[in-house]
Amino acid sequence: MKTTAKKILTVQDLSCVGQCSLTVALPILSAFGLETGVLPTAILSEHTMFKNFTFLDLAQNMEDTLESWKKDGHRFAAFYTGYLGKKEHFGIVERAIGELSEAGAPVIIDPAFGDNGRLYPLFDEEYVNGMREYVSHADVILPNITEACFLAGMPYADRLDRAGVCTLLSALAKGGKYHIVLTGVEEEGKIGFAHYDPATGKTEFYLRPLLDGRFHGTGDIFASVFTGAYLAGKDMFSSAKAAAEFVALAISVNDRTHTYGVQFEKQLADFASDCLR
Ligand code: PXL
Repeated sequence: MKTTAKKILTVQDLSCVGQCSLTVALPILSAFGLETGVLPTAILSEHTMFKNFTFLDLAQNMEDTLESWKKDGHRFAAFYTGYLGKKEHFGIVERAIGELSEAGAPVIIDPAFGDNGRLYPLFDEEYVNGMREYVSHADVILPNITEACFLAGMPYADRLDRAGVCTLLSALAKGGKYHIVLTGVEEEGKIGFAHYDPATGKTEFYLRPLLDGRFHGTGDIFASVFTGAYLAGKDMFSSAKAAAEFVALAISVNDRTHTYGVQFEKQLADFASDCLR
């Protein structure tokens, strides 16, 4: 297997049950041959769709870790951030990116704060405002439609036609110079993404047949595969296409009794090595 031999940093929570965030990102990034440093933002008993989740904030540990890494001279060739958890985390991660970056290291941000028109528990307007400022320096953001609407300050629309998607992307594009990979775009039995390129101002769609079932953590699988494929040298659109295909593959082989995430492990090794070939 060709490896990318890059050391990257991912910043997100550790949900100890529920197959999302770090428990998804780490195996996927490893399968893509990446050495992945981790800056955990919080430890949760399970993700926040479970009723009784606990949340241990790691902001102080993030600060201490950043100081240690600066002293020990660690640097990263890319940054991929997902669910953070508290508005206090934005500034710490911004400093980590500013102080630990190799030249030209891309910043990939999955805003990971809502779905189906609603914010996840724990989040409020202030968090969204913090996220809007935080993503403004990204190279690429990977919002779903809910997150894109909140970030763009537009009302949530359940179903958007292509013109509606383009309007949403134009509004969101005003917030920075980032590429946008908008996930969860649906059209007549199909689902996929829209990629907005800030250099051309153009949007390209990729839609594939919609599969039955809604699963938690698919956004994290998407963002992790996107990151792996992009750092392996694919362009943004091809990386997002690989991510969409892998999410569909993982859903298609998922055991139907497994509902709190998707069993992405079954196909991961073969898929990643095909991508790296
Ligand atoms: O998959 C996104 C995610 C990550 N981390 C936590 C979550 C969620 C979505 O609900 O609750 C803790």
